[in-house]
Amino acid sequence: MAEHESLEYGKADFVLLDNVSMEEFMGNLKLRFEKGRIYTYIGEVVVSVNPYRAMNIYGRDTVEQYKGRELYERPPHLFAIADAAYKAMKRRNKDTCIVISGESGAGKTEASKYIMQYIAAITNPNQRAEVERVKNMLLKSNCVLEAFGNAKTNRNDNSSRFGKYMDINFDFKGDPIGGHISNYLLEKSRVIFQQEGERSFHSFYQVNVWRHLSICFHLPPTSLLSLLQSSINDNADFKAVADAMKVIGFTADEIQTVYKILATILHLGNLTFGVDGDVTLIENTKLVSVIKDLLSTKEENVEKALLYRTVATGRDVIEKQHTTQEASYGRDALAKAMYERLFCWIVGRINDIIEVKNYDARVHGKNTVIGVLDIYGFEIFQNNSFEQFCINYCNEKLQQLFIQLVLKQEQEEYQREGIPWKHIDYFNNQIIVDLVEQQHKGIFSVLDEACMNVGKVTDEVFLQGLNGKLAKHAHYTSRKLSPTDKSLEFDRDFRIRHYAGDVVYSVVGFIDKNKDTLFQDFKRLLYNSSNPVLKRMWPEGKLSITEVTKRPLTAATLFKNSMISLVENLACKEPYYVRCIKPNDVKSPLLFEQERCRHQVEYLGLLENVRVRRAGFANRQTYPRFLQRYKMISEFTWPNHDMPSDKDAVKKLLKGCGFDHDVAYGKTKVFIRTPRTLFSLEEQRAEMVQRIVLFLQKVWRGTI
Ligand code: AOV
Ligand code: MG
Repeated sequence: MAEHESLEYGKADFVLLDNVSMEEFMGNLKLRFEKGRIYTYIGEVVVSVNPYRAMNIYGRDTVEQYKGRELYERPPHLFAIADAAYKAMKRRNKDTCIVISGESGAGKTEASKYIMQYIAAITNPNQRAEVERVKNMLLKSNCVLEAFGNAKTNRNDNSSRFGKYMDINFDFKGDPIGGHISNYLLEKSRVIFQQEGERSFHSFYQVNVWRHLSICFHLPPTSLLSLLQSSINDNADFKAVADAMKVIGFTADEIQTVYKILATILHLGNLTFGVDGDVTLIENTKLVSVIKDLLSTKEENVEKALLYRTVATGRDVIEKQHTTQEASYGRDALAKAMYERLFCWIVGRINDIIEVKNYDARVHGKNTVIGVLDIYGFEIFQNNSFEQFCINYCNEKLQQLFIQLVLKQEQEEYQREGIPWKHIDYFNNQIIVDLVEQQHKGIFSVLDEACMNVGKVTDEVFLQGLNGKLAKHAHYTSRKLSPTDKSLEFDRDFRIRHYAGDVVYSVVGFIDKNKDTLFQDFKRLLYNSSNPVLKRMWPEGKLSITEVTKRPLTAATLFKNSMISLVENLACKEPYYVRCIKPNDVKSPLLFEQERCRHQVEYLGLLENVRVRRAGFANRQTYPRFLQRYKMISEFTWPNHDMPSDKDAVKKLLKGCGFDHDVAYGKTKVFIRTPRTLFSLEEQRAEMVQRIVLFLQKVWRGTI
């Protein structure tokens, strides 16, 4: 429990509230926000409220205040959580992860950056060059990934449009020696369409405002590019990104190719099709000539890929001309696919460069990991489609993990161990997770099934499938099932009751986005480029049409699988949580919208978290393990005990030290209520170890 803070700032840990009620919780949260205290604990969980203003609390001096300190010694801060995860990793050899959650605009990405900055600041005291290099890369990679993966939405000017999980690997000294980034489903549809008031990915504006590049790539001003809506100046950012790419180790050719791809996509957006008799043609052929230069290929190849599709019918291979509609569809699919592939390629290149090299665990001991998860937050837009559906499902998965690790397992363990415990109720969102991902009955399964249909594959067929299978589900409804419901305006709408609120999705585009088709002709076009960097991005273009046999996995299945493995990966690490709250919708540093915040506190399950924590125990260890670590601090147990069981020995030890009142004895484990008791035990142990060392030194020197 945090000390060193006057009560005028409210309670630094919600566990200390006089009454655990929503009213008191909100009162404390608001008071602290208004006093500029944006962080508050629930035990080891940090609750963070987005300040929407620059705070002077992340500098070197603050880092020093938190470095190596215990959680309760300083006012609540992200740094304290980062330090706790770091200590667990270093002292106990544990792989840890920091899971940052909260809705769009709540402050997750900023938090993840501060956490990484902190870890960078406290490591490598000996200034080893290789470690400095790795740290620098890890930090710079953020800047590059944000440029390519973030965009302005109506919820957040710098919204993450991809999920990111970064592992940082440490050597036995606790210094970073490498890392690995996993990226999840980029919202690539943004490349060709943005809702009113939103923008495409930052990178497009950046490349286009750099005059040298825009001249070189024949790009018109942003306002004449149909793929870009606004024209905010991104000049400064662009320089930073270009520098970061260089520092990370992208070659000049690679960087140039990245720009060329961005320019190609922008030109594709301006390309239009027309008809002459029954021939489909490209209306602005000049653009084709620009594109062929950018892609290092031939003009006729570009033209052919855009206007024709090669199809295999039995043994014959024929070329089928597109209608203008098909050609436009192909062009958009190409633009989206090129961007997505570029993004994944960038992540892959960064991974190649930052991966742990030359580390021999037999020589250096285990290399441990801290993972930082910063994913797109729960979002509700005017128009919600497949992407919002995936993003919100992802948030359901993370909430489920939180429930599993913080609310459920904890209570189950007390019961199993026979510790007196009154069950604390909470809303378990597993039912919504199942609604989406369950085999056969879940929404993803219904969607995949609809995509496999041989006859008619339409969004409506998918919606019928949903209505058929989920008519009775408490968290699903649609216009057809609830015709009088005002929130379901159109026939194409269905609604999910998510843990964080109701979201109406439009079924339009689900099938298409799930199938995610890109004609093989485009893959071949890009593979046959004489630009080796581009060629490497499209290895599957090597296959001719008759060799392509396997149906690729759908977007939904890929996403579901990646979420399941992400959760498995997180679940086997020691988790630390940051729960972010967005205080208002207008990005104001002053406004604390009571109702909005209360809603978030409610759905994040924070009150239940306080209750479980308050009634619970900070630490638990099996009796043998506890004894092994602390037996030296008691005359009853050092060097050995003569009690009938380890449990009795632990009891005697703790009683002797005066900690009996702060612990409970389970069947196989001892439970310690407050962290302070654990710290005292640790201090006594350290003192004892010191004494033993001195004693042994004297023995060796023969002075005893
Ligand atoms: P998100 O990651 O949670 O949303 P961000 O971390 O991008 O949200 O935060 C949104 C904006 O809030 C930032 O661009 C800052 O202007 C401001 N902000 C957040 N945290 C802080 C802080 N600690 N200090 C100062 N300003 C802050 V999303 O990626 O949309 O789910 O998808
Ligand atoms: Mg973000």
